[in-house]
Amino acid sequence: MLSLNQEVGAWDTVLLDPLTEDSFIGNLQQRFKRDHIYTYIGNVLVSINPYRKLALYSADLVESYVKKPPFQLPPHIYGVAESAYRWLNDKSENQCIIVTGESGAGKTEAARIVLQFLVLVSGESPEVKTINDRLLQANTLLEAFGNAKTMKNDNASRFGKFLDIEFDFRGDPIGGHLTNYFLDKARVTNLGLHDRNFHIFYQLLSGADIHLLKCLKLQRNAEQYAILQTESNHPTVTEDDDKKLFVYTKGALEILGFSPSDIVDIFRVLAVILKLGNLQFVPCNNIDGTDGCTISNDYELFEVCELLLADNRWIQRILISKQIEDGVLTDLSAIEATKVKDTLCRTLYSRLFTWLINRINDSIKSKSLGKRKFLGVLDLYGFECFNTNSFEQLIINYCNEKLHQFMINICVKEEQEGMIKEGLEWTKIEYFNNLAICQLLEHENHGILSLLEEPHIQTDDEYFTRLEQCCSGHTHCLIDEVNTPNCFQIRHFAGTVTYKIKTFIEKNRDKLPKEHSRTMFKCELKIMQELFPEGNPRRCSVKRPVSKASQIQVSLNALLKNLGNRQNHYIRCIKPNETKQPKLFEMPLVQHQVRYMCLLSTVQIWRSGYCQKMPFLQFLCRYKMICPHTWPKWRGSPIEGVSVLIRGLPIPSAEFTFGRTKLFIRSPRTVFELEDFRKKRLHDLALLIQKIWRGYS
Ligand code: AD9
Ligand code: MG
Repeated sequence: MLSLNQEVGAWDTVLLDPLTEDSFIGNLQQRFKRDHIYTYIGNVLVSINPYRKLALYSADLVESYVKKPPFQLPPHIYGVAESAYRWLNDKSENQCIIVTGESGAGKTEAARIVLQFLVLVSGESPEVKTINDRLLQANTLLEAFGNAKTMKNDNASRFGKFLDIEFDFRGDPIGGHLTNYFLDKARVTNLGLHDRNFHIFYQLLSGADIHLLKCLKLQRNAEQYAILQTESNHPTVTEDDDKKLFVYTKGALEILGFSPSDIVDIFRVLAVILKLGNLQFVPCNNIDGTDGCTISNDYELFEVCELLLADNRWIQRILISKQIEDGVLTDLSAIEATKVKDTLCRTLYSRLFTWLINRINDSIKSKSLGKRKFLGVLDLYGFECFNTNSFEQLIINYCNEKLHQFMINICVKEEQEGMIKEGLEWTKIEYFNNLAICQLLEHENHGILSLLEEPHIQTDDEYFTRLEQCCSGHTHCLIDEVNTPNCFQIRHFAGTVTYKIKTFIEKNRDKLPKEHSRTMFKCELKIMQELFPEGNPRRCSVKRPVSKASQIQVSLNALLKNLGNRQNHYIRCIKPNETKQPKLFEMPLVQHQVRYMCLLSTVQIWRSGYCQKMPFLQFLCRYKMICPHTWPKWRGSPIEGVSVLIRGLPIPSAEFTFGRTKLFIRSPRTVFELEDFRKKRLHDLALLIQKIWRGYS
C-alpha cells in the first residue's frame, strides 16, 4: 500500500532545483525505482507505466484523496480525478481529463482508474449504482471488442474513446455518452507478425460453452480460423485469460441491457466473420473465356448462410460476382473474390462495433432533464510506429498530432501570449510547435489527407504522384522513391514514420457495393437489418458515403472545440521500456518522450505561471461575499474591489498578480481555499437568513 509519508525525490517537479532535463528525468527515474510512478508538474500528472500490479489503488486510498486540498497528497490519478470532480461541483464548469502518451504508455489503465474513482466517490442510491455499473461495464465491453494485442501493447486500443459522464447538481452520475473515433478494422483480416485480432474472437472461442459453440457452428481451436492466424500466434495472452474475460464480457452485455437473443445475434455475427474468413476461392475459366472462381470449401459458406438465416445463392452471388449495372453481373477472379470476402468481414465487424456503441449509449443515456454538468475522459490510441505502417497508423498519428497541437496551444502558447498581453513579466520559453505538421496533413488544397479526397484520384499510384507534386520538399515530409518506393515519411512530433501507400485509396473511401448492403439486409438474422439499414429497398434517402479521412477530421475538430470550452486536466503517460518489463527504465526512450511531450517547457511555464486567471469583475462577483468591505455591493472600480478583497484574505499576497484586465492566481490550492471561504460564507448567510425568518414568524 502506498504510504503517504515515504516520499522520494520531488513529487512536484516545479520545485526541482536546479531544473534541467537531466535533473527532471533523474527525478522521474529515482521515483520510478521506488514504485512512485506518479509525479506532478503543477497540476499535470506524469505517469510511468510500471508494467506490474502495484498496491496503489483501493477504496481506502480513494477516501484519503476525497475533499483534500489538491496537490497536498502524493501525486496520484486520484488527485487529478478529485480535482476535476471538485471543479465540476464547486464551479459547475464542464471538465475533461485528457490522457496522452504513446502506445502502451498506460492511457487506458489511467482512464479506467479515473472512472473507478468517480464511481467510488459518488452517491449510493440504487439509480446511481445502476448508472455506475453500466459505465464500468461499458468499458469492459469496449475493451473486448475494440482492443487487441499489437507489437507495442498486449491490450492496445484500436479505437479512440471519449466518455462524457453527466452529473446532477449533487455531483452524482446520471448518465453518459460515448464517442468513438476510427476503429482500426483492417486488423480483422490483416494481422502483423506479433498481433492478435480483436480480443473478443479469442474470448468467444475459449469461453463459450459447448452448446454455444455448437449453436455457432464453431470449433474451440483458434487455429481453425484463418483471420486469427499469424506466424507468432499470440504467445503472451493465455487462453485462460481469454476464458475468464469472456465471462466478464458476457456479464457486461447483460448488465448493459442486451437481451439473450441480442447476445446470441452478436456472437452469430462474430461466427460469420470467422467462417467467412476461411472461404477459399479457386480460379476457373468461364465458357466465354473470362476469369471466374468457385469456392472450394463451400461447407463453410453453407454454415455462414445458416448463421445469417440467408439463402446460400444470395451470399455466393455477392462473393464471386459483381453487379455492373442493374441486374447485369460479371464474374470475379479468385483474387478479387478474396478481397470482397475480406471487405465483408471488416464491414461486418465495424458495423457490429458501431451498433454496440449505439446500444451502450442508449443504456447509459440520462433520463433527467434538469441542469447537468459533464466530466469527460479522453483516451485515444497513442502514437504508433511499426515496421510497416499503413492508412490506420496515419489516422492514429494524425489524431495524436492534433491533440498535441491542442495541448500546446492551451498549456504553452495561449498561456505565454495571455501573460504578455496582460503586461506580466515573462521569460520566453522555447517549445516545439507541431502546427506545420498538422497543416501538412490537413491543408485544404494540398494536405496529405485532403489529397485523398480529390475526385480524379482513383488509384494509389495517382495519389502517390499527387503527393510528390504537393508535399515533397516540405520539411516534415520525405519522399524517397529510390530507397522507399511507394512510401512517404512524415517527421511527426513523436518521431519519423514511414507509410506504405498501398490500399490507402480503398481504405479511405471504404465503400460497400449496394448489392452487398441489400443482401445483408435481406438476411433473416434480426441484427442484420440494424447493421445494414441502407440495404432496405424501401429507404429512399441515400446519404453520400463520407470518406474515413474527412470523417475523422470533422469529428476530431468537433471534439477539440468542445474541449476548448472546458476546464482540462492532463495525465501524461510515459512508457519506460519497449519490452514491457517491470522495473526497467530506459533512459533514451524516456528522454525522447519527455522531449516530444514538451514536459520541461511545461515545468518552466508552471514555475513562472499561474493556474488560473479571472477578469477582475468576474472575480469580484464570485468572491465579494468573503469580505465585509466588498459585500453586499462594491461601489468602486472592479480592480480596486479585488485589491480590497484579497488584502483581507489569510492568503499570502504572492499568490496573486494583477494583470491589465485580469487577476492571476498562482496555485490551485489557493483557488480551492477561496472556494472553501465562499462556501462557508454562503452557509453562514443561509443560517442568518433562517434565523431572521424565525424571528419574524
Ligand atoms: V494504446 O495507445 O491503447 O496502444 P495505452 O492505452 O497507453 O496504449 P495501456 O493502458 O493499455 O496503454 O497499458 C498497457 C499495459 O501496461 C496494460 O495492459 C498493463 O499491463 C500495463 N499498465 C499500464 N498502466 C499500468 C498501471 N498503472 N499499473 C500496472 C499498468 N500496469
Ligand atoms: Mg489504450
